Amino acid sequence: MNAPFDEIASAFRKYESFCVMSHHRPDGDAYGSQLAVALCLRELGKEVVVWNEDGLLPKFAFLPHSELIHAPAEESERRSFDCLVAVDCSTFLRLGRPLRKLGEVKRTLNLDHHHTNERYGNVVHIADAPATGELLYELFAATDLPFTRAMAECLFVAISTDTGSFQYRGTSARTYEIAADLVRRGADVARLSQACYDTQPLRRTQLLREVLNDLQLSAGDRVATSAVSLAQAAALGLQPGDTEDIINHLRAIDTVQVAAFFEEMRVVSSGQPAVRTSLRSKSEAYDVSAICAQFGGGGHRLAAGARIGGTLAEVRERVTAAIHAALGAA
Ligand SMILES: [Mn+2]
Repeated sequence: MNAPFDEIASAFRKYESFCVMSHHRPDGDAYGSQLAVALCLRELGKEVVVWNEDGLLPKFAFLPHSELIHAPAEESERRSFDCLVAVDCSTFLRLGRPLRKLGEVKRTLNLDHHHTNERYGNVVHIADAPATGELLYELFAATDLPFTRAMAECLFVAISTDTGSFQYRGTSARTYEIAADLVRRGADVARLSQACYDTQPLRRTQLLREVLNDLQLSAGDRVATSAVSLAQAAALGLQPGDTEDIINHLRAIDTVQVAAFFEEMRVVSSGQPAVRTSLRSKSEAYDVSAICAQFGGGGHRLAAGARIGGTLAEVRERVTAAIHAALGAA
């Protein structure tokens, strides 16, 4: 059961202090949703803190009031809030390291669109929508909550980025209606789209060169994989977020049904090597969230991921085998 919008709106009005969080490795939907909620709460005169494990990635500095986003200082005390608002985050633990700085909260709101959401929290609304930004639009439009131009710009970026610029499956007539209304409310399409899609640092293009050099095709060219090692990442000077969407270049190959991208992760205190794995499918017939679930991950049918223990070569081999099995079974 989803909490009705009235219940969410009254929580926004009732409580005084809020912490707005989303998943680590944030994307446009995570940041855009965080900021839209935070700006709404500020309009209501609330005390609002916006935390993300990765702080503000420079790529998203163009978002209105992006300066609100930060990672809590390592040395700071735990901080209590009336309300935690988690947006676009399927599991509580994906909120990441800022949880260590979170003290008591009276209420946790969980607003998301991942069908794998574990429904943590007291007020839960998991929308069947291509972006959390779409759920927030419906909330702001259906209630008497403030809805400013800056909020419209944040929601436009949230929805645009999570729908691949209004192209992915799941983009509905409603999505376009919402986008039209966001433009009416002042979202600058050209400025926001250029910032999202036509602006990147040189190292991103250099990363793409390496990724394409490593491209491997299998299963009759239906599976494409590529990997980036820590050594490559260091040589290129990669920053968090630089590998985002690189996988789309693998998926774009006409014969490919499933694409996989592997990133070696820094060895943490456990001493175990691990690999961040992203999968993309072109067809509902191949549910990559099910493949990722075999490795303790999750996501959507056409876009999913997992952090998997093992070396880059091992994980690449195991996941590729799992993809081949899924293709064979379909
Ligand atoms: Mn999302």
